[in-house]
Amino acid sequence: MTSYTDAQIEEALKGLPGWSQEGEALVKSFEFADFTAAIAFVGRAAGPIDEMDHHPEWTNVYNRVDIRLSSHDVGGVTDRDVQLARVLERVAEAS
Ligand code: H2B
Repeated sequence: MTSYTDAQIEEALKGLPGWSQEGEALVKSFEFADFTAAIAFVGRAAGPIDEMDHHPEWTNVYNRVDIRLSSHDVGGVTDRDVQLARVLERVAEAS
């Protein structure tokens, strides 16, 4: 799978509120009510992530989960990252 161009990324980001491009990746910082809610989000996202066999880089500090999506095999943003961002949005909305 080939990497998205900057123009393709810009187009995809229109449907992904809060997400932005940072180098070779899509990034977003999710904020939750507290630490437990942040970890619950991570737990709920684990199943869909594994089903997609495409994994985020993420860090947690208290009620925040900072996410970075990039396709390591091609060193850029692909359709898999955009699909994963959409899945994470749905999981976060249900949180
Ligand atoms: N996740 C991400 N973000 N990039 C990859 O290239 C990737 C992955 N590769 N998850 C997958 C797993 C690969 O290692 C397996 C073998 O399909």
